[in-house]
Amino acid sequence: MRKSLLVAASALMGLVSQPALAKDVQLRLTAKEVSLPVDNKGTMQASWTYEGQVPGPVLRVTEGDRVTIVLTNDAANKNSHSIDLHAARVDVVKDFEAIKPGETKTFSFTATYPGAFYYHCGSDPMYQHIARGMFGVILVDPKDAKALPPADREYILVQSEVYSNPDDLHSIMKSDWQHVVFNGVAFKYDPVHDPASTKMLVAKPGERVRVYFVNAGPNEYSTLHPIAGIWDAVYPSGNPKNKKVGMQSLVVGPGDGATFDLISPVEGANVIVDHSMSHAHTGAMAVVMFSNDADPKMGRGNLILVP
Ligand SMILES: [Cu+2]
Repeated sequence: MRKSLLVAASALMGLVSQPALAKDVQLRLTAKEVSLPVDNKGTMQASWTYEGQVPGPVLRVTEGDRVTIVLTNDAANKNSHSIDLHAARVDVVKDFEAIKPGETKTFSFTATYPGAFYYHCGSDPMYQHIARGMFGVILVDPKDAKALPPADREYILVQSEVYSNPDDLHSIMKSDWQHVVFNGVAFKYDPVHDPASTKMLVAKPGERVRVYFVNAGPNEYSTLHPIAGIWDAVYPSGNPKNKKVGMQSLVVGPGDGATFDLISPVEGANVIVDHSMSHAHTGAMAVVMFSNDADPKMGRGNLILVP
């Protein structure tokens, strides 16, 4: 399904000598109101989503691409929805406006800056649409393929808060959340702290693991740290020019994103956490298991976002 979102028509606009030719890329997304689990026990919540999943599909383009977004608000939905992409420079009124159920809207932008960017619904009240799960990541890969050292594996982590009743707008405004989570589910990749979890992120020792991280919020800051590891490199907003090295953590505020590279010299586990303890111990922990027999499919292709 994710592949079908990337209906890419190439237009040979660039010069042959450029490292990557700019393309015209059309990305289609449908807003869907569905019920999804928020923990490993299967506690369900009415969720507002892109394509029925939290986070939404990973959108991926290359710096310089001309990107056309086609957003449909499913006719079965009850609410207006929209899309605001932090990778775009456009008109907030015309392009990020909300559309009613059954409507479709189209707008275009040029992806001028490389990075790991947040996208989310901006329909009123925006904090409720975010709290219900309407967010995702758009990666803009640098046009110079050598701008970053090549990654052996890539993973997407999106942090957000889960509210027990997102219809209670006051509870969201007070930040009275129940869980802080990665990729929509408390302890989704952490069988150590939640025996009901069945998943982990994996890699081999010595591999460069690149984590594209976005903090969807809507309210809480994140201090992203790999327990028993050190970030080899950190790139605020995911821009290769923003390189920091040997970092124990980076604070990523709500609505922000960064790219983190992790290399383990040994077999064993690291745990990526929001080091704010109330966030970690309500769900914002993800195990990265380094082993020499790590599944070669993980962290590659569609499995950069582990479902
Ligand atoms: Cu929405």
